[in-house]
Amino acid sequence: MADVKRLAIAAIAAVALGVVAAQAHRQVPVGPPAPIGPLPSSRQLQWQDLEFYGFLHFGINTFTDKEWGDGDESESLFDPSALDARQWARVARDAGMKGLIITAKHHDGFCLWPSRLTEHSVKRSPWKAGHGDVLRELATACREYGLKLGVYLSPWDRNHPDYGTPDYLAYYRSQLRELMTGYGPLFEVWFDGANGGDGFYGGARETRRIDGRTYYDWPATWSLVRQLQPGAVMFSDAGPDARWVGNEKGVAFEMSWYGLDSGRTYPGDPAYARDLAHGRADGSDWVPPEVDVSIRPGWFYHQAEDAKVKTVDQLMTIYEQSVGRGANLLLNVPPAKSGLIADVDAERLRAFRSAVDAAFRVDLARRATASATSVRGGLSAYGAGRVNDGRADTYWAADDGVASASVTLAFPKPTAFERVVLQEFLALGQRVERWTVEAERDGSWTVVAEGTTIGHKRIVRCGPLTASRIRVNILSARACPALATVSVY
Ligand code: FUL
Repeated sequence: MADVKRLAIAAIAAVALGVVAAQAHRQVPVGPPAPIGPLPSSRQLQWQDLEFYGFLHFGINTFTDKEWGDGDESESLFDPSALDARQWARVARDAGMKGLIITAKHHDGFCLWPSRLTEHSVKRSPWKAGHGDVLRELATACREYGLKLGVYLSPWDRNHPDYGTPDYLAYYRSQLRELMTGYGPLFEVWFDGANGGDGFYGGARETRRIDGRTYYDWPATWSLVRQLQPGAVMFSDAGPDARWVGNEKGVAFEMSWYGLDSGRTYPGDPAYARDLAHGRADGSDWVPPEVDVSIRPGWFYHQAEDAKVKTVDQLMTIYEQSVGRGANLLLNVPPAKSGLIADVDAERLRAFRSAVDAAFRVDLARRATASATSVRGGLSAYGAGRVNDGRADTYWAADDGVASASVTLAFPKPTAFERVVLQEFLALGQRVERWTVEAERDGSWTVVAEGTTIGHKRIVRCGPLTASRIRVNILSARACPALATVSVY
């Protein structure tokens, strides 16, 4: 009996040892995947999470019914009867926007804040008897409504006598300094690429051309902004932090890499259109695209366009073709002469928000069970379940050297849906080069969507359809895939 007992104990010990050995084997430390460059800064990651914010084109043009003022407009024209920045902020917040960027100065040179550097500003206008400051009111309203604030300061200034000479650059940078230091933290600074041409220029009324590559000495301006507003993302055609998508139609591209060789270009460089659209997988810097588009045909308010405010369907398409293609959406909503956003725009935005909320109300993936063909080190920390845990800071990752892998979501019962949302874990770089989504219906699998890049977010419209399982196949990647999210709506 004693021998049997000893044998039994030995057997149990052997099994236990085996288990320990197996566990030891599994616990060979496997760190997170190595990042693959270019990589985002934390400033850029936070900015990409914002996804959607508003543009306010407001100024002299609002009162002259123009898109581009010449620079000779009298300050007395600026006279909004009921300006209320809190209404702007309320409309923006109710639309789901996370911030507002305002044209502090457009090409006409008129300043919405009482700049100490020029008389061509609100301080010479009848509004609030010259004591008003639109930037101050907006900054206060944004704080109240939990929105971030950004500024647009047109490099081209058709009012200033020095435009085109080095003296103007000193003026431009001093204005930036006023904006960077006077209104609290800014989330974005917007540098327009439209530059040079005819204008008033302090009475000279002539055509002034500048060399976009050299005139502005952008690196010096960018370092000033970085120093004064370290949290702000700088936008221009060429970055340094975010790039123009190359059109004003509200469309980002299906293949959208965040990499860009930004040292090679400058704001307004006409030769750069292709790279702005698609980026470069192996570009030297992380410069994700921002889609700027107006809710109306023009950027400034024109009463004649009241009937041309984009429809909810158009706005939804824009949303899916910008945010849904990994870009940020900057949607312009111009206040009218009264100083209020017109009812028609405000109403349209509310309806758009309801449509977005309805489309993305319940994430059906949360109910599904996830499995994957490869899990990094076999560790649950990188397990398939990380794609549908409702968290953006966890991710499923495949083993090193595995560039094609699949994650499957099994629903508890056949489930009807319209959209699948994919997100990469961006801190590790943009990795996925090609993917498909398959749906299992009545026991057979069919491809319902396919694409190239994923990035911050990819909204895939593949329904309506009903499936018992879906499978996301990463067909190729620059390094083992790392997906933060697979959602189903
Ligand atoms: C362009 C400008 O010329 C337009 O007036 C507008 O401000 C748009 C956002 O950028 O380059």
